[in-house]
Amino acid sequence: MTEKIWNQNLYDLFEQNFPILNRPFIEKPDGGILTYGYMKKMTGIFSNALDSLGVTIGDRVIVQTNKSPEVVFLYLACLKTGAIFVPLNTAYTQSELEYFISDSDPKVVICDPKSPIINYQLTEHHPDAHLYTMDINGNGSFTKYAESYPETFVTVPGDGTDIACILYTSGTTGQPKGAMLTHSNLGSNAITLRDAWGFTSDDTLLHVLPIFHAHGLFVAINTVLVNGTGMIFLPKFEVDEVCRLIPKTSVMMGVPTFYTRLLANEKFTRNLSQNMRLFVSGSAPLLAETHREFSQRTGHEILERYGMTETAMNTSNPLKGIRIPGSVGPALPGIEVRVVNQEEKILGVNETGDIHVRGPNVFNGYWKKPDKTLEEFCEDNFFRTGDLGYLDDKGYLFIVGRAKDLIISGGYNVYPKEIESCLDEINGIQESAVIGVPHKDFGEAVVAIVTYDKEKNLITEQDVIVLLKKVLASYKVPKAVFFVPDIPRNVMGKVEKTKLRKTYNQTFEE
Ligand code: MCA
Ligand code: AMP
Repeated sequence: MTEKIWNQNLYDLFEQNFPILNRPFIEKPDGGILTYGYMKKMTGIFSNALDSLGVTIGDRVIVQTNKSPEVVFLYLACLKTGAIFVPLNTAYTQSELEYFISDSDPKVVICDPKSPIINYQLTEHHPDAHLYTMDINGNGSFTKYAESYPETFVTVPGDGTDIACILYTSGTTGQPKGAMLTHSNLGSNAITLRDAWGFTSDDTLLHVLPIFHAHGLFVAINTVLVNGTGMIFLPKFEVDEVCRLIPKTSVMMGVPTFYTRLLANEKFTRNLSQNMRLFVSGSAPLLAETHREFSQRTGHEILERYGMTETAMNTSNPLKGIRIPGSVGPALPGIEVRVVNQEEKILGVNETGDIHVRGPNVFNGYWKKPDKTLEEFCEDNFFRTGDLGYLDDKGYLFIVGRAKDLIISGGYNVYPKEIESCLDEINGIQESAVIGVPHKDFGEAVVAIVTYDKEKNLITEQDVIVLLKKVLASYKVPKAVFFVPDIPRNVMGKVEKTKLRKTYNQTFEE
Protein backbone atom coordinates (compact mmCIF):
# COMPACT_ATOMS: atom_id res chain seq x y z
CA MET A 1 0.00 0.00 0.00
CA THR A 2 1.27 3.48 -0.75
CA GLU A 3 1.24 6.20 1.84
CA LYS A 4 -1.39 8.13 -0.16
CA ILE A 5 -4.04 5.50 0.35
CA TRP A 6 -4.22 5.92 4.10
CA ASN A 7 -3.20 9.57 4.39
CA GLN A 8 -6.84 10.64 4.48
CA ASN A 9 -9.94 10.59 6.63
CA LEU A 10 -10.19 7.10 8.10
CA TYR A 11 -13.88 6.78 7.22
CA ASP A 12 -13.03 7.43 3.54
CA LEU A 13 -10.39 4.71 3.73
CA PHE A 14 -12.97 2.30 5.18
CA GLU A 15 -15.54 3.32 2.56
CA GLN A 16 -13.12 2.57 -0.27
CA ASN A 17 -13.03 -0.97 1.07
CA PHE A 18 -16.77 -1.46 1.65
CA PRO A 19 -18.09 -4.57 -0.08
CA ILE A 20 -21.52 -4.65 -1.75
CA LEU A 21 -23.81 -2.97 0.71
CA ASN A 22 -26.04 -5.95 1.47
CA ARG A 23 -23.07 -7.84 2.90
CA PRO A 24 -23.16 -8.40 6.71
CA PHE A 25 -21.06 -6.03 8.78
CA ILE A 26 -22.28 -6.99 12.24
CA GLU A 27 -24.04 -10.18 13.27
CA LYS A 28 -25.65 -9.90 16.70
CA PRO A 29 -25.66 -12.81 19.19
CA ASP A 30 -29.31 -13.55 18.30
CA GLY A 31 -28.36 -13.91 14.63
CA GLY A 32 -29.70 -10.48 13.60
CA ILE A 33 -27.68 -9.07 10.71
CA LEU A 34 -26.70 -5.44 10.25
CA THR A 35 -25.39 -4.93 6.73
CA TYR A 36 -22.80 -2.51 5.44
CA GLY A 37 -25.71 -0.57 3.93
CA TYR A 38 -27.36 -0.26 7.35
CA MET A 39 -24.09 0.80 8.95
CA LYS A 40 -23.61 3.45 6.25
CA LYS A 41 -27.13 4.74 6.78
CA MET A 42 -26.83 4.89 10.59
CA THR A 43 -23.43 6.52 10.37
CA GLY A 44 -24.90 9.19 8.10
CA ILE A 45 -27.79 9.78 10.52
CA PHE A 46 -25.49 10.03 13.55
CA SER A 47 -23.13 12.32 11.61
CA ASN A 48 -25.97 14.71 10.80
CA ALA A 49 -27.10 14.62 14.42
CA LEU A 50 -23.60 15.47 15.68
CA ASP A 51 -23.31 18.18 13.04
CA SER A 52 -26.62 19.70 14.18
CA LEU A 53 -25.18 19.94 17.70
CA GLY A 54 -22.39 22.08 16.31
CA VAL A 55 -19.77 19.35 16.35
CA THR A 56 -16.99 20.17 13.97
CA ILE A 57 -13.37 19.18 13.20
CA GLY A 58 -11.38 18.67 16.38
CA ASP A 59 -14.34 18.74 18.82
CA ARG A 60 -14.25 15.96 21.41
CA VAL A 61 -17.13 13.50 21.70
CA ILE A 62 -16.95 11.42 24.88
CA VAL A 63 -18.61 8.04 24.65
CA GLN A 64 -19.01 5.97 27.82
CA THR A 65 -21.50 3.29 26.93
CA ASN A 66 -21.86 -0.46 26.96
CA LYS A 67 -20.88 -2.29 23.80
CA SER A 68 -23.45 -2.18 21.01
CA PRO A 69 -23.35 -1.84 17.20
CA GLU A 70 -24.67 1.71 17.60
CA VAL A 71 -21.46 2.69 19.40
CA VAL A 72 -19.54 1.55 16.33
CA PHE A 73 -21.79 3.76 14.17
CA LEU A 74 -21.12 6.62 16.58
CA TYR A 75 -17.36 6.06 16.27
CA LEU A 76 -17.69 6.13 12.47
CA ALA A 77 -19.85 9.26 12.66
CA CYS A 78 -17.12 10.98 14.67
CA LEU A 79 -14.59 10.08 11.98
CA LYS A 80 -16.95 11.36 9.27
CA THR A 81 -17.59 14.71 10.99
CA GLY A 82 -13.93 15.17 11.89
CA ALA A 83 -14.76 15.02 15.60
CA ILE A 84 -12.37 13.36 18.04
CA PHE A 85 -13.83 10.16 19.48
CA VAL A 86 -13.01 9.76 23.19
CA PRO A 87 -14.16 6.34 24.45
CA LEU A 88 -14.12 5.69 28.20
CA ASN A 89 -14.16 2.45 30.15
CA THR A 90 -17.62 1.73 31.58
CA ALA A 91 -16.02 0.74 34.90
CA TYR A 92 -14.86 4.29 35.71
CA THR A 93 -16.26 5.94 38.81
CA GLN A 94 -17.59 9.48 39.10
CA SER A 95 -14.27 10.97 40.20
CA GLU A 96 -12.34 9.23 37.43
CA LEU A 97 -14.88 10.43 34.87
CA GLU A 98 -14.79 14.01 36.11
CA TYR A 99 -11.09 14.15 35.33
CA PHE A 100 -11.58 12.85 31.77
CA ILE A 101 -14.42 15.28 31.11
CA SER A 102 -12.54 18.23 32.46
CA ASP A 103 -9.34 17.31 30.62
CA SER A 104 -10.90 16.65 27.23
CA ASP A 105 -13.48 19.48 27.35
CA PRO A 106 -16.05 17.71 25.18
CA LYS A 107 -18.72 19.19 22.92
CA VAL A 108 -20.90 16.11 23.34
CA VAL A 109 -21.01 13.40 25.99
CA ILE A 110 -22.94 10.21 25.28
CA CYS A 111 -23.16 7.79 28.18
CA ASP A 112 -25.07 4.81 29.43
CA PRO A 113 -28.20 5.87 31.37
CA LYS A 114 -26.64 4.24 34.47
CA SER A 115 -23.30 6.03 34.11
CA PRO A 116 -22.21 8.28 37.01
CA ILE A 117 -21.85 11.02 34.36
CA ILE A 118 -25.62 11.48 34.63
CA ASN A 119 -25.06 13.02 38.10
CA TYR A 120 -22.37 15.35 36.84
CA GLN A 121 -23.46 18.91 36.15
CA LEU A 122 -21.96 18.91 32.66
CA THR A 123 -23.21 22.28 31.44
CA GLU A 124 -22.17 23.97 34.65
CA HIS A 125 -18.56 23.15 33.83
CA HIS A 126 -18.88 23.07 30.03
CA PRO A 127 -21.67 25.48 29.04
CA ASP A 128 -21.58 24.53 25.34
CA ALA A 129 -21.60 20.79 25.90
CA HIS A 130 -24.52 18.42 25.29
CA LEU A 131 -25.31 15.28 27.29
CA TYR A 132 -27.14 12.32 25.74
CA THR A 133 -27.63 8.66 26.61
CA MET A 134 -27.27 5.36 24.79
CA ASP A 135 -27.99 2.04 26.46
CA ILE A 136 -26.70 -1.48 25.80
CA ASN A 137 -29.32 -1.93 23.06
CA GLY A 138 -28.25 1.25 21.31
CA ASN A 139 -31.37 3.10 22.46
CA GLY A 140 -31.44 6.34 24.40
CA SER A 141 -31.80 10.06 24.04
CA PHE A 142 -29.06 10.32 21.42
CA THR A 143 -30.58 7.68 19.14
CA LYS A 144 -33.98 9.35 19.61
CA TYR A 145 -32.54 12.78 18.83
CA ALA A 146 -30.80 11.48 15.71
CA GLU A 147 -33.92 9.71 14.36
CA SER A 148 -35.19 12.56 12.24
CA TYR A 149 -31.89 13.35 10.54
CA PRO A 150 -31.08 12.35 6.95
CA GLU A 151 -28.94 9.36 5.99
CA THR A 152 -26.40 11.07 3.82
CA PHE A 153 -23.54 13.16 5.10
CA VAL A 154 -20.48 14.21 3.17
CA THR A 155 -17.32 13.33 5.09
CA VAL A 156 -15.62 16.55 6.15
CA PRO A 157 -12.50 17.38 4.19
CA GLY A 158 -9.43 16.74 6.26
CA ASP A 159 -6.20 14.91 6.04
CA GLY A 160 -4.47 12.05 7.75
CA THR A 161 -2.79 14.26 10.32
CA ASP A 162 -6.11 15.20 11.94
CA ILE A 163 -6.77 13.61 15.32
CA ALA A 164 -9.31 10.80 15.10
CA CYS A 165 -9.36 9.57 18.70
CA ILE A 166 -8.06 10.34 22.13
CA LEU A 167 -7.54 7.28 24.31
CA TYR A 168 -6.60 7.83 27.91
CA THR A 169 -3.71 5.87 29.36
CA SER A 170 -2.47 6.25 32.89
CA GLY A 171 1.08 7.02 33.79
CA THR A 172 3.65 5.96 36.33
CA THR A 173 3.30 9.38 37.85
CA GLY A 174 0.58 11.93 37.65
CA GLN A 175 -2.79 11.74 36.01
CA PRO A 176 -3.96 9.86 32.91
CA LYS A 177 -2.77 11.21 29.60
CA GLY A 178 -4.88 11.40 26.46
CA ALA A 179 -3.01 9.75 23.60
CA MET A 180 -3.92 11.49 20.33
CA LEU A 181 -4.16 9.06 17.42
CA THR A 182 -4.45 10.49 13.93
CA HIS A 183 -6.51 9.17 11.03
CA SER A 184 -3.19 8.14 9.40
CA ASN A 185 -1.92 6.34 12.50
CA LEU A 186 -5.04 4.22 12.58
CA GLY A 187 -5.41 3.77 8.82
CA SER A 188 -1.83 2.67 8.31
CA ASN A 189 -1.99 0.19 11.19
CA ALA A 190 -5.29 -1.29 10.01
CA ILE A 191 -3.87 -1.92 6.54
CA THR A 192 -0.65 -3.32 7.97
CA LEU A 193 -2.57 -5.79 10.16
CA ARG A 194 -5.04 -6.78 7.44
CA ASP A 195 -2.13 -7.66 5.17
CA ALA A 196 0.14 -9.20 7.81
CA TRP A 197 -2.64 -11.42 9.15
CA GLY A 198 -3.82 -12.44 5.68
CA PHE A 199 -7.42 -11.24 5.93
CA THR A 200 -9.55 -12.16 2.93
CA SER A 201 -13.15 -11.65 1.91
CA ASP A 202 -13.97 -15.04 3.48
CA ASP A 203 -13.09 -13.92 7.02
CA THR A 204 -15.51 -13.34 9.88
CA LEU A 205 -14.15 -12.03 13.16
CA LEU A 206 -15.49 -13.13 16.53
CA HIS A 207 -15.52 -9.80 18.37
CA VAL A 208 -15.54 -10.31 22.14
CA LEU A 209 -13.33 -7.47 23.39
CA PRO A 210 -14.51 -4.23 24.95
CA ILE A 211 -14.54 -1.39 22.42
CA PHE A 212 -13.32 1.45 24.64
CA HIS A 213 -9.66 0.41 24.28
CA ALA A 214 -7.27 0.13 21.36
CA HIS A 215 -7.44 -3.66 21.11
CA GLY A 216 -11.19 -4.03 20.57
CA LEU A 217 -11.64 -0.75 18.72
CA PHE A 218 -8.62 -0.35 16.48
CA VAL A 219 -7.00 -3.76 16.14
CA ALA A 220 -10.30 -5.59 15.74
CA ILE A 221 -12.84 -3.20 14.19
CA ASN A 222 -10.54 -1.12 11.99
CA THR A 223 -8.97 -4.25 10.53
CA VAL A 224 -12.39 -5.70 9.70
CA LEU A 225 -13.41 -2.40 8.11
CA VAL A 226 -10.37 -2.05 5.85
CA ASN A 227 -10.98 -5.65 4.88
CA GLY A 228 -14.64 -5.00 4.08
CA THR A 229 -15.84 -8.07 5.95
CA GLY A 230 -18.05 -8.86 8.92
CA MET A 231 -17.91 -9.76 12.58
CA ILE A 232 -20.04 -11.53 15.13
CA PHE A 233 -20.33 -8.95 17.85
CA LEU A 234 -20.78 -10.15 21.43
CA PRO A 235 -21.42 -7.68 24.27
CA LYS A 236 -18.55 -9.23 26.25
CA PHE A 237 -16.28 -12.26 26.53
CA GLU A 238 -18.15 -15.25 27.87
CA VAL A 239 -16.88 -18.79 27.41
CA ASP A 240 -20.24 -20.44 26.60
CA GLU A 241 -21.12 -17.81 24.03
CA VAL A 242 -17.68 -18.06 22.43
CA CYS A 243 -18.06 -21.85 22.21
CA ARG A 244 -21.51 -21.45 20.64
CA LEU A 245 -20.42 -18.98 18.00
CA ILE A 246 -16.84 -19.86 17.23
CA PRO A 247 -17.76 -22.42 14.52
CA LYS A 248 -19.29 -19.57 12.49
CA THR A 249 -16.12 -17.48 12.50
CA SER A 250 -12.54 -17.61 11.24
CA VAL A 251 -10.57 -15.16 13.42
CA MET A 252 -10.65 -14.25 17.12
CA MET A 253 -8.64 -11.61 18.94
CA GLY A 254 -8.23 -11.63 22.69
CA VAL A 255 -6.21 -10.99 25.81
CA PRO A 256 -4.45 -14.00 27.42
CA THR A 257 -7.25 -14.36 30.01
CA PHE A 258 -9.64 -15.29 27.16
CA TYR A 259 -7.38 -18.17 26.14
CA THR A 260 -6.79 -19.48 29.67
CA ARG A 261 -10.54 -19.35 30.33
CA LEU A 262 -11.28 -21.25 27.11
CA LEU A 263 -8.69 -23.87 28.00
CA ALA A 264 -10.23 -24.29 31.43
CA ASN A 265 -13.51 -25.30 29.79
CA GLU A 266 -13.98 -28.82 28.45
CA LYS A 267 -16.51 -27.61 25.87
CA PHE A 268 -13.73 -25.84 24.02
CA THR A 269 -12.48 -28.60 21.75
CA ARG A 270 -10.44 -29.08 18.60
CA ASN A 271 -13.66 -29.75 16.66
CA LEU A 272 -15.18 -26.48 17.74
CA SER A 273 -12.35 -24.42 16.32
CA GLN A 274 -11.80 -26.35 13.10
CA ASN A 275 -13.15 -23.50 10.92
CA MET A 276 -10.88 -20.99 12.60
CA ARG A 277 -7.81 -19.84 10.75
CA LEU A 278 -6.35 -17.45 13.34
CA PHE A 279 -6.31 -16.75 17.08
CA VAL A 280 -4.52 -13.52 18.03
CA SER A 281 -3.37 -12.59 21.53
CA GLY A 282 -2.10 -9.31 22.93
CA SER A 283 -2.38 -6.53 25.56
CA ALA A 284 -0.50 -8.66 28.11
CA PRO A 285 2.09 -11.43 28.04
CA LEU A 286 0.82 -14.79 26.86
CA LEU A 287 2.56 -17.53 28.81
CA ALA A 288 4.51 -19.92 26.58
CA GLU A 289 2.72 -22.65 28.54
CA THR A 290 -0.71 -21.33 27.45
CA HIS A 291 0.52 -21.14 23.85
CA ARG A 292 1.60 -24.80 23.95
CA GLU A 293 -1.50 -26.04 25.77
CA PHE A 294 -3.72 -24.23 23.25
CA SER A 295 -1.87 -25.73 20.34
CA GLN A 296 -2.19 -29.24 21.83
CA ARG A 297 -5.91 -28.78 22.41
CA THR A 298 -6.88 -27.13 19.12
CA GLY A 299 -4.02 -27.59 16.66
CA HIS A 300 -3.84 -23.78 16.42
CA GLU A 301 -0.78 -21.76 17.37
CA ILE A 302 -1.94 -18.50 18.93
CA LEU A 303 -0.37 -15.57 17.11
CA GLU A 304 1.00 -13.14 19.67
CA ARG A 305 1.54 -9.49 18.84
CA TYR A 306 2.67 -6.41 20.78
CA GLY A 307 1.27 -2.92 20.88
CA MET A 308 0.34 0.04 23.00
CA THR A 309 -2.41 2.64 23.07
CA GLU A 310 0.12 5.22 21.89
CA THR A 311 1.40 3.17 18.99
CA ALA A 312 -1.29 0.67 18.01
CA MET A 313 0.47 -2.54 16.91
CA ASN A 314 4.27 -2.68 16.57
CA THR A 315 5.28 -6.31 16.21
CA SER A 316 3.61 -9.58 15.38
CA ASN A 317 4.53 -13.20 15.04
CA PRO A 318 4.16 -14.16 11.39
CA LEU A 319 1.07 -15.60 9.78
CA LYS A 320 3.29 -17.90 7.74
CA GLY A 321 6.55 -18.83 9.37
CA ILE A 322 7.60 -19.62 12.87
CA ARG A 323 5.52 -18.31 15.77
CA ILE A 324 7.71 -18.46 18.84
CA PRO A 325 5.93 -18.99 22.17
CA GLY A 326 7.08 -16.25 24.53
CA SER A 327 8.03 -13.88 21.70
CA VAL A 328 5.87 -11.08 20.25
CA GLY A 329 7.49 -11.53 16.85
CA PRO A 330 9.41 -9.20 14.56
CA ALA A 331 8.50 -5.57 13.77
CA LEU A 332 5.52 -5.23 11.45
CA PRO A 333 6.24 -3.93 7.93
CA GLY A 334 7.04 -0.20 7.88
CA ILE A 335 7.63 -0.10 11.66
CA GLU A 336 11.04 0.03 13.34
CA VAL A 337 11.81 -1.48 16.72
CA ARG A 338 15.11 -1.04 18.56
CA VAL A 339 16.45 -1.99 21.95
CA VAL A 340 18.74 0.48 23.71
CA ASN A 341 20.72 0.76 26.92
CA GLN A 342 20.41 3.52 29.51
CA GLU A 343 22.56 5.83 27.39
CA GLU A 344 20.19 5.05 24.52
CA LYS A 345 22.90 3.23 22.52
CA ILE A 346 21.52 0.43 20.34
CA LEU A 347 22.12 -2.98 21.89
CA GLY A 348 23.15 -6.16 20.13
CA VAL A 349 21.31 -9.42 19.59
CA ASN A 350 19.86 -10.97 22.79
CA GLU A 351 20.86 -7.95 24.92
CA THR A 352 18.07 -6.66 27.12
CA GLY A 353 17.20 -2.98 27.25
CA ASP A 354 14.48 -0.39 26.62
CA ILE A 355 12.21 -0.94 23.65
CA HIS A 356 11.76 2.00 21.27
CA VAL A 357 9.45 2.13 18.26
CA ARG A 358 9.06 4.41 15.25
CA GLY A 359 6.62 4.35 12.36
CA PRO A 360 3.43 5.73 10.82
CA ASN A 361 1.47 4.03 13.61
CA VAL A 362 3.04 6.08 16.42
CA PHE A 363 0.72 8.70 17.92
CA ASN A 364 0.84 12.44 17.66
CA GLY A 365 1.43 13.20 21.34
CA TYR A 366 -0.50 13.60 24.58
CA TRP A 367 -3.52 15.89 24.62
CA LYS A 368 -2.60 19.24 26.19
CA LYS A 369 0.65 17.76 27.54
CA PRO A 370 3.45 18.91 25.19
CA ASP A 371 6.10 18.46 27.88
CA LYS A 372 5.06 14.86 28.53
CA THR A 373 5.08 14.23 24.77
CA LEU A 374 8.60 15.63 24.44
CA GLU A 375 9.78 13.45 27.32
CA GLU A 376 8.59 10.24 25.66
CA PHE A 377 10.17 10.82 22.25
CA CYS A 378 13.85 10.61 21.33
CA GLU A 379 15.37 13.26 19.07
CA ASP A 380 15.19 10.86 16.13
CA ASN A 381 11.46 10.38 16.71
CA PHE A 382 11.61 6.94 18.29
CA PHE A 383 8.98 6.53 21.03
CA ARG A 384 10.12 5.20 24.40
CA THR A 385 7.65 2.43 25.20
CA GLY A 386 8.68 1.84 28.81
CA ASP A 387 8.86 -1.90 28.06
CA LEU A 388 12.03 -3.95 28.43
CA GLY A 389 13.11 -6.66 26.03
CA TYR A 390 15.58 -8.03 23.53
CA LEU A 391 15.72 -8.88 19.85
CA ASP A 392 17.05 -12.28 18.82
CA ASP A 393 19.18 -12.98 15.76
CA LYS A 394 16.05 -13.34 13.59
CA GLY A 395 14.68 -9.98 14.74
CA TYR A 396 12.02 -11.51 17.01
CA LEU A 397 11.22 -9.34 20.02
CA PHE A 398 10.99 -10.85 23.50
CA ILE A 399 9.42 -8.66 26.21
CA VAL A 400 11.01 -9.44 29.54
CA GLY A 401 9.59 -6.74 31.78
CA ARG A 402 8.63 -3.13 32.17
CA ALA A 403 10.69 -0.13 33.15
CA LYS A 404 7.39 1.59 33.96
CA ASP A 405 5.66 0.63 37.18
CA LEU A 406 2.65 -0.99 35.54
CA ILE A 407 0.41 -3.93 36.37
CA ILE A 408 -1.61 -5.58 33.57
CA SER A 409 -4.61 -7.40 34.95
CA GLY A 410 -6.76 -9.30 32.45
CA GLY A 411 -5.54 -6.91 29.75
CA TYR A 412 -6.36 -3.74 31.71
CA ASN A 413 -3.54 -1.46 32.81
CA VAL A 414 -3.30 -0.47 36.44
CA TYR A 415 -0.73 2.06 37.59
CA PRO A 416 0.28 1.43 41.23
CA LYS A 417 0.82 5.14 41.89
CA GLU A 418 -2.88 5.86 41.31
CA ILE A 419 -3.98 3.14 43.75
CA GLU A 420 -1.34 4.16 46.32
CA SER A 421 -2.58 7.77 46.22
CA CYS A 422 -6.14 6.57 46.95
CA LEU A 423 -4.94 4.25 49.74
CA ASP A 424 -2.98 7.08 51.34
CA GLU A 425 -6.20 9.12 51.58
CA ILE A 426 -7.83 6.48 53.80
CA ASN A 427 -7.98 7.51 57.43
CA GLY A 428 -5.49 5.44 59.40
CA ILE A 429 -3.34 4.29 56.48
CA GLN A 430 0.16 5.64 56.83
CA GLU A 431 1.99 4.17 53.87
CA SER A 432 1.13 1.93 50.98
CA ALA A 433 2.77 -0.01 48.18
CA VAL A 434 0.89 -1.63 45.32
CA ILE A 435 2.32 -4.48 43.29
CA GLY A 436 1.23 -7.03 40.69
CA VAL A 437 1.50 -10.73 41.53
CA PRO A 438 0.85 -13.80 39.38
CA HIS A 439 -2.81 -14.71 39.03
CA LYS A 440 -4.15 -17.72 37.12
CA ASP A 441 -7.11 -15.91 35.59
CA PHE A 442 -5.95 -12.32 35.18
CA GLY A 443 -2.24 -13.00 34.56
CA GLU A 444 -1.39 -10.43 37.21
CA ALA A 445 -3.54 -9.29 40.12
CA VAL A 446 -3.31 -6.07 42.09
CA VAL A 447 -2.15 -6.47 45.70
CA ALA A 448 -1.75 -3.68 48.30
CA ILE A 449 0.63 -3.68 51.23
CA VAL A 450 -0.12 -1.02 53.84
CA THR A 451 1.01 0.21 57.21
CA TYR A 452 -1.59 1.79 59.42
CA ASP A 453 -2.22 3.39 62.73
CA LYS A 454 -4.64 1.27 64.79
CA GLU A 455 -5.18 4.14 67.22
CA LYS A 456 -6.52 6.33 64.44
CA ASN A 457 -8.87 3.92 62.74
CA LEU A 458 -9.38 0.18 63.04
CA ILE A 459 -9.83 -0.92 59.46
CA THR A 460 -10.05 -4.31 57.79
CA GLU A 461 -9.13 -5.52 54.33
CA GLN A 462 -12.82 -5.42 53.41
CA ASP A 463 -13.14 -1.79 54.57
CA VAL A 464 -10.24 -0.80 52.35
CA ILE A 465 -11.74 -2.57 49.34
CA VAL A 466 -15.15 -0.97 49.86
CA LEU A 467 -13.61 2.49 50.19
CA LEU A 468 -11.48 2.06 47.09
CA LYS A 469 -14.43 0.87 45.01
CA LYS A 470 -16.06 4.24 45.56
CA VAL A 471 -13.27 6.07 43.76
CA LEU A 472 -11.61 3.53 41.48
CA ALA A 473 -12.87 1.35 38.64
CA SER A 474 -13.27 -2.05 40.27
CA TYR A 475 -10.69 -3.86 38.10
CA LYS A 476 -8.09 -1.53 39.70
CA VAL A 477 -9.11 -2.38 43.26
CA PRO A 478 -6.63 -4.73 44.99
CA LYS A 479 -7.70 -8.38 45.16
CA ALA A 480 -5.85 -8.59 48.50
CA VAL A 481 -4.66 -6.09 51.11
CA PHE A 482 -1.88 -6.92 53.59
CA PHE A 483 -1.31 -4.94 56.79
CA VAL A 484 2.35 -4.83 57.79
CA PRO A 485 4.37 -2.99 60.44
CA ASP A 486 6.87 -1.62 57.86
CA ILE A 487 7.23 -1.32 54.12
CA PRO A 488 10.78 -2.24 53.02
CA ARG A 489 12.78 0.67 51.60
CA ASN A 490 16.31 0.90 50.19
CA VAL A 491 18.97 3.34 51.38
CA MET A 492 17.55 5.98 49.06
CA GLY A 493 14.19 5.61 50.77
CA LYS A 494 12.60 3.98 47.71
CA VAL A 495 10.07 1.20 48.30
CA GLU A 496 11.64 -2.16 47.44
CA LYS A 497 8.92 -3.51 45.19
CA THR A 498 11.06 -6.45 44.02
CA LYS A 499 11.32 -7.60 47.62
CA LEU A 500 7.57 -7.19 48.08
CA ARG A 501 6.84 -9.13 44.89
CA LYS A 502 9.00 -11.97 46.17
CA THR A 503 7.16 -12.00 49.50
CA TYR A 504 3.64 -11.89 48.04
CA ASN A 505 4.23 -13.83 44.81
CA GLN A 506 2.34 -16.87 46.05
CA THR A 507 -0.76 -14.97 47.23
CA PHE A 508 -3.04 -16.56 44.66
CA GLU A 509 -1.31 -19.93 44.29
CA GLU A 510 -3.64 -22.81 44.99
C1 MCA B 1 -13.11 -7.66 35.53
N1 MCA B 1 -12.65 -7.65 36.81
C2 MCA B 1 -11.33 -7.58 36.80
C3 MCA B 1 -10.98 -7.54 35.44
N2 MCA B 1 -12.09 -7.59 34.68
N3 MCA B 1 -10.41 -7.54 37.79
C4 MCA B 1 -9.14 -7.46 37.44
N4 MCA B 1 -8.72 -7.41 36.14
C5 MCA B 1 -9.62 -7.44 35.13
N5 MCA B 1 -9.23 -7.37 33.85
C6 MCA B 1 -13.43 -7.71 38.04
C7 MCA B 1 -14.55 -6.71 38.05
O1 MCA B 1 -14.10 -5.47 38.51
C8 MCA B 1 -15.54 -7.37 38.97
O2 MCA B 1 -15.11 -7.18 40.29
C9 MCA B 1 -15.37 -8.84 38.64
O3 MCA B 1 -14.05 -8.97 38.09
C10 MCA B 1 -16.39 -9.33 37.63
O4 MCA B 1 -16.49 -8.40 36.55
P1 MCA B 1 -16.90 -8.83 35.08
O5 MCA B 1 -17.01 -7.61 34.24
O6 MCA B 1 -18.06 -9.76 35.13
O7 MCA B 1 -15.61 -9.62 34.64
P2 MCA B 1 -15.36 -10.45 33.37
O8 MCA B 1 -16.49 -10.28 32.39
O9 MCA B 1 -15.00 -11.82 33.77
O10 MCA B 1 -14.12 -9.68 32.72
C11 MCA B 1 -12.87 -10.21 32.63
C12 MCA B 1 -12.34 -9.96 31.22
C13 MCA B 1 -12.31 -8.43 30.99
C14 MCA B 1 -13.27 -10.62 30.19
C15 MCA B 1 -10.98 -10.56 31.13
O11 MCA B 1 -11.51 -7.85 31.99
C16 MCA B 1 -11.84 -8.06 29.63
O12 MCA B 1 -12.60 -8.08 28.66
N6 MCA B 1 -10.56 -7.67 29.49
C17 MCA B 1 -10.00 -7.21 28.24
C18 MCA B 1 -9.33 -5.91 28.45
C19 MCA B 1 -8.86 -5.27 27.12
O13 MCA B 1 -9.58 -5.22 26.14
N7 MCA B 1 -7.62 -4.74 27.11
C20 MCA B 1 -7.06 -4.13 25.94
C21 MCA B 1 -6.45 -2.80 26.31
P3 MCA B 1 -16.13 -6.98 41.49
O14 MCA B 1 -17.00 -8.19 41.48
O15 MCA B 1 -15.23 -6.87 42.68
O16 MCA B 1 -16.85 -5.70 41.17
S1 MCA B 1 -5.64 -2.12 24.86
C22 MCA B 1 -4.03 -2.60 25.06
O17 MCA B 1 -3.67 -3.16 26.05
C23 MCA B 1 -3.00 -2.48 23.95
C24 MCA B 1 -3.32 -1.50 22.92
C25 MCA B 1 -2.85 -3.83 23.30
O18 MCA B 1 -1.69 -4.25 23.13
O19 MCA B 1 -3.86 -4.45 22.98
P1 AMP C 1 -1.89 0.03 26.91
O1 AMP C 1 -1.30 1.18 27.59
O2 AMP C 1 -3.21 -0.42 27.43
O3 AMP C 1 -1.89 0.29 25.49
O4 AMP C 1 -0.92 -1.20 27.19
C1 AMP C 1 0.29 -1.31 26.53
C2 AMP C 1 1.21 -2.22 27.26
O5 AMP C 1 0.69 -3.55 27.26
C3 AMP C 1 2.55 -2.34 26.58
O6 AMP C 1 3.39 -1.24 26.86
C4 AMP C 1 3.04 -3.65 27.15
O7 AMP C 1 3.60 -3.45 28.43
C5 AMP C 1 1.76 -4.46 27.26
N1 AMP C 1 1.59 -5.42 26.17
C6 AMP C 1 0.83 -5.34 25.07
N2 AMP C 1 0.91 -6.46 24.32
C7 AMP C 1 1.77 -7.28 24.97
C8 AMP C 1 2.26 -8.59 24.74
N3 AMP C 1 1.89 -9.31 23.70
N4 AMP C 1 3.14 -9.10 25.63
C9 AMP C 1 3.54 -8.39 26.71
N5 AMP C 1 3.08 -7.17 26.99
C10 AMP C 1 2.20 -6.61 26.14
